[in-house]
Amino acid sequence: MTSAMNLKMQSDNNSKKTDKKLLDVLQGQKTKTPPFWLMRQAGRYLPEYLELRAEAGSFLDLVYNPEFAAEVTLQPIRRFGMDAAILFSDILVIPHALGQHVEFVKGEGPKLNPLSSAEDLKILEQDKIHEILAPIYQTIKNIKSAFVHENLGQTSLIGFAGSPWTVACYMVEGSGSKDFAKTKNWAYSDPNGFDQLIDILVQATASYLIHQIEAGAEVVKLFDSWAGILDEALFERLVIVPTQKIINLVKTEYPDVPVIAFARGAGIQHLNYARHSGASAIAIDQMTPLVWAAENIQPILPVQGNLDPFCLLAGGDTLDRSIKNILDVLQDGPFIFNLGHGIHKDTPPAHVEQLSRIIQNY
Ligand code: 1CP
Repeated sequence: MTSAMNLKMQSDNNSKKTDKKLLDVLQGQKTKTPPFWLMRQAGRYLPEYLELRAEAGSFLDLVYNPEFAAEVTLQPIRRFGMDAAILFSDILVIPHALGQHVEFVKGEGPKLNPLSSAEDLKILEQDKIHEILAPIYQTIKNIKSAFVHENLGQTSLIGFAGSPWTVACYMVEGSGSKDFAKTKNWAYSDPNGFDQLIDILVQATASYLIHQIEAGAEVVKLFDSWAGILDEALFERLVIVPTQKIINLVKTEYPDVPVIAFARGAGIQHLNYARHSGASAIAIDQMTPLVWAAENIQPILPVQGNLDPFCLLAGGDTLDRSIKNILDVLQDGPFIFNLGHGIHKDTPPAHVEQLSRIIQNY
């Protein structure tokens, strides 16, 4: 049976509605108004985040502090009533837990001691990761108990990890980059060596997500932010195949936990990604045309997206129109409203309120 038929049958059977809109949509159901949350919804545009961030010390100190990390995860939910909270952490905790040096330099972003050949992979150790990541599992437990105490029974908790290709980009380059030239060069020139790195990341990431689910994550998301710089063959080898392996491993333990997959910049490669990755829903960026996504992706899987973060930053009538346009095109099928990428740090919180109002009154 095709995935499209599968999805249609699920809608026809009207699989059980929960009190959580996000979980309903991820089962293939349509909801009257879409569930919404925003990528990087906990972050620097919120004064209450900046306050805790300053108190915590470094960015990684905040990530590994289960009380503070739970608190910043909940801040946007209390203010704006999103349907989902996303664990406050970062994709680079996996290289950190594997033993690579990772730090976040103020104003510059992440800095890692770069890996440049298969020989360098010897420094990576799988057996200590859960000891290092334990505070993050505790954060998840703290968030779930806050849901109970703060009457947030309709909010879902999303856990996440970076996808192997995107995490490898930072591990090899040692920082952000325009084109991740060193990483691509390694992937082309020494496929066996590079695939060893990808395999290490597949194992660590699957195991990390499984532990997040054990701790209480109800949905998990894989972020492949740099998927869009790969040609068709590398997209298959470094994005689709590793994603498929991770999702298989997660589904072996937790077959009912949905996985949202985000391959930023994937364009029409989204089709193969939706068909073959094993994901439960596809998150699209703002470069993906809406009608194309409605006609091509939504018949296969629920779609999440895709307001341009700069449109949210700008606000005003353009924001109203853009949100309504997205809803008009995608709300006919299973749909989760989100941005096409992370929220901009200068976004006025009032614009997020405006967004929340428009969606809830649609
Ligand atoms: O100063 C600060 O407070 C640090 C800013 C910051 C924040 C708020 C970083 C550094 N990471 C985060 C949190 C974060 N990162 C979340 C939290 C949950 C949420 O609210 O959404 C998530 C999901 C991420 C994921 C992440 N980190 C991605 C994938 C998604 C994306 O935005 O593309 C990537 C690529 C990173 C790496 C990273 N971490 C931080 C920065 C500045 C970067 C990007 C570096 C670059 O530009 O290449």
